[in-house]
Amino acid sequence: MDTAEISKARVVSKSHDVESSWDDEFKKLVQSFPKERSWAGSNLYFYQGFWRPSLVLKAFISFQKHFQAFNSDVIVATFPKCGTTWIKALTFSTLYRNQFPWDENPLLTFGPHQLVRFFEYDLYLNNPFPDLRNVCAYQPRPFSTHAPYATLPTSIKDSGCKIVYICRNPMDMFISLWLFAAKLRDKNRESLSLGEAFDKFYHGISGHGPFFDHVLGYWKASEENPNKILFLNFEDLKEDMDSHLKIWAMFLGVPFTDDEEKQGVVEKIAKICSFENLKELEVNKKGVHTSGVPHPHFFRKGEVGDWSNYLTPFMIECLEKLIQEKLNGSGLTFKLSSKTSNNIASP
Ligand code: PAP
Repeated sequence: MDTAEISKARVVSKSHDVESSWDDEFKKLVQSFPKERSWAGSNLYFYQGFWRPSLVLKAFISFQKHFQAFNSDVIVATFPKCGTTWIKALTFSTLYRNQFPWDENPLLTFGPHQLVRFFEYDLYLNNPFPDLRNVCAYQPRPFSTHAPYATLPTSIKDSGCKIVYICRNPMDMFISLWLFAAKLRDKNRESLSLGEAFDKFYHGISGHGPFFDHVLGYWKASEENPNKILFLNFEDLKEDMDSHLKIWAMFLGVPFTDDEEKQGVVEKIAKICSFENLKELEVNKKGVHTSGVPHPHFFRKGEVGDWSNYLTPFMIECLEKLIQEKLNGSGLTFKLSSKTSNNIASP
């Protein structure tokens, strides 16, 4: 199959143009939503319990209203900066590994975001009724979203489609988002200071936040329905990719065969999707995603524990307390560094 067919993504819009393009009816609806400034300087609107970036508010509503899931669909769900790019690459390479010759993996010519496309940042961004029949050259259809579990379209929740969710410790996620937002901010606007961003994050204000509500929504849903939702952690993947990939492939209904394991297919997938490999690919060094984000912005360090280079002792103390309070009784644990002693578990 011609890989050029895989993605027909175009660069469509920038957040600052979006609100002026809203029709009067939508503007009126949005007037009733609480509003805040996003970290990159555009607006966030509080809708159905979460802060939605203005860029994707309308697209999200179209997606929620109109998307019809197939039982076979695979959906990658994440909170921003928790490993979206990585699990798109891993899901794609695992699902379709027998549908292309190994040295022609489309990841070598297309970015992960072009292969597993966002509902709200891409497919529905400028079209309330996108044609999703040929969204990907391969079957089953892969999609991705930052939408919280509670607000997913009913057809996703009620159908047999599978959801893979990746979570990351909030300290690394916070730093990753802060640095990312600074890159996206208009050049003539001053970047948000670390303290200002921290204050917003602490109060749950960031695109698709509150972070803890997002994570716990998927965590609880995965506990209730483990055959439908696979809940992964960024830090666990860093520590032991191979055993997680095997669980992942099994969950997706494409388990690795003994032969594949002997041939090192699991390790090959891990390697092609590694930060070091993806970051150096020409396709990820240039170009702009449909949402307006330059592809290189999705690759920074990809490490666990980088927060310790940025957060003040006061911020660390506040976040540790917040994590304990939010995870209380949930059974969820965050690994804050690659050393296992530095973990925060729920009591
Ligand atoms: P998104 O949610 O906006 O799509 P997402 O991919 O989750 O972005 O976030 C990018 C983060 O994942 C970056 O983290 P950092 O700022 O702490 O470095 C990026 O470096 C990291 N990342 C991207 N690709 C990989 C990968 N293959 N392995 C590990 N981390 C990765």
